[in-house]
Amino acid sequence: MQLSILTRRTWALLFVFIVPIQLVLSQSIAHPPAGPSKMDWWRKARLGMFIHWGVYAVPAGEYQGKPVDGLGEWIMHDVSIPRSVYAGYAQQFNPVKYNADAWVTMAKEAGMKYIVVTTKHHDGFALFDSKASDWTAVKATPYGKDLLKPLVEACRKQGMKLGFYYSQANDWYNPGGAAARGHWDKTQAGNGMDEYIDKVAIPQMKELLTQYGDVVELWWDVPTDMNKERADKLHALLALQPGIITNDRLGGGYKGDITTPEQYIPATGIAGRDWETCMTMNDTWGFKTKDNNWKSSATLIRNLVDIASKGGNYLLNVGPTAEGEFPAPIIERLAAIGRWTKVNGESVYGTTASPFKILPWGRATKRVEGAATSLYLHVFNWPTNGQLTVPGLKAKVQSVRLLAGGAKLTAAATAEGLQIQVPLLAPDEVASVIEVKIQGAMTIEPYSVKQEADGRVVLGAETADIHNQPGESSAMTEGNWDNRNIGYWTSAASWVSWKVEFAKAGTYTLKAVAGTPAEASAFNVQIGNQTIDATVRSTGDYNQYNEVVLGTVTIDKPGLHTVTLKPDPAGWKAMNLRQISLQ
Ligand code: FHN
Repeated sequence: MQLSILTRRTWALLFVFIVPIQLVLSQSIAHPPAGPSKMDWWRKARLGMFIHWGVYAVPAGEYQGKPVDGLGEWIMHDVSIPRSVYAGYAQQFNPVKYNADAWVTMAKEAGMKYIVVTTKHHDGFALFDSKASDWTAVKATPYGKDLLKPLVEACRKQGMKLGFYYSQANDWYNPGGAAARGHWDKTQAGNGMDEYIDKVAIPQMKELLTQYGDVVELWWDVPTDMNKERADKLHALLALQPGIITNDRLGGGYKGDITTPEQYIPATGIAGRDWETCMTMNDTWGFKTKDNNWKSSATLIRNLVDIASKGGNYLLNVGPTAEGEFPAPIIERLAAIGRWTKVNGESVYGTTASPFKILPWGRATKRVEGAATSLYLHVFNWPTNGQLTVPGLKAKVQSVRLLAGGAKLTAAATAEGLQIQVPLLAPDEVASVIEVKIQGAMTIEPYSVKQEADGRVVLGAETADIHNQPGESSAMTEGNWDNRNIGYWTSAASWVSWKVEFAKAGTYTLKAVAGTPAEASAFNVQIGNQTIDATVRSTGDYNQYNEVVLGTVTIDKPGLHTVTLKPDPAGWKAMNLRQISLQ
């Protein structure tokens, strides 16, 4: 559970947008609804660019000479900057180095198939020319020109699809707009939200949907004070762009076409919904000079693969500077993603979710064409012994090849699954892709954890079967691809289990790696008819882990055993579990 690392605001948003979504998660990978639709191009796209750009790039995370915590684009709200003072930043917003063509080229070279740009964020500043407000790039900045138009033109020229983010409710500048924690400057109130909707949001939406050509996606955001009546009026405007795709953040009960997990990848995808994880490359959406907490290119590429393997899209953010440039770390990361997608793109674009519940070395996607299936195996942890086992896969294999270089590989059916002979060195340190072409049906047998050569049995979050009560939102896997844990485990009725193939009988020491801010959390581990009652004492935080010895168990004979871990209702407190192990 990541409560401690989330800001209060993010956590509140998480409740609005994300927690209800998680109610529908199941353990197997979720698939979107089938059938031809306006979603076709979007489902194939897999990777898009989010652009957060506006006046907030001027303060860039600093106010009155002091750094301000939190998201760059929230600075006006977070330190209650009066409108008149914030307007001064617009006077310094002069993006003379803005080159929309170069931005689109960078997105294209990275392998991104669409762009979503903040036409107006919560500070109310419009990048576009608007008759409904003077708070725009044209009228409030020395630059004096529409900043959206060049991007629209560059996208059209380069064949890039373009969607618009529009903050429909939060507007801290135009009178009457909402503010998540209420207004801090009496000039914000205007004549209330209804007038704001009628005089600013609706006319601006009309401008956006009629004056800039095709708009592929409408990205609403944060529906503060958005009731049904207000949302109805905004929703009706979508008819101006037939085929437009909308997200789930309008409010007023509208679900939109896509669900938008923010800053995280759902453990198993989202059942019955198209979804798009939006994510920052560092910790902010809008540019902040001092935010250097960049995710590595490897993490971003593996995130893309992870998302594709669960049937979703990755909308990866860039926050340009006030001069109109992408910061260098962003350019480097886009280039690295591009190097990977150039070689391996076919393993994500137009593919569908993995048929495997668990792959201990990475992820998979698939493409079905008639009776033929291409399975794309994304190997994060390349085997050191020249053998890659695809656990439980039984199929008629036609060919196996590496996408990098195209070398053909040999493969054989074994009791464990398909065994592929691979080179000793990984073709790609981040994610090497192997295409397995299959003719006809394939079956995948349930996964069991194997005992390691040194006798250890490691039962991690990734290989666990998670059992929640029907309709209950509780235990789930979370974290990055290489650092997963079971979290959000708030219900004592939720439990986890693993199927384990023991090679050796014997007595094993049982250990857990867990964390909890509670004084203690009690649970038991069962193997056969043995039950170990155990307690994990406070580690101070969910994400602070200790290794704890729980006791010993005896495995009387080799073979398949089930290990279960169940909360003790009398002493259970929410706990994060990284792994249990037997040695
Ligand atoms: O408050 C915004 C935030 O600034 C950013 O725009 C993100 C992107 O999804 N949306 C909101 C938080 O959910």
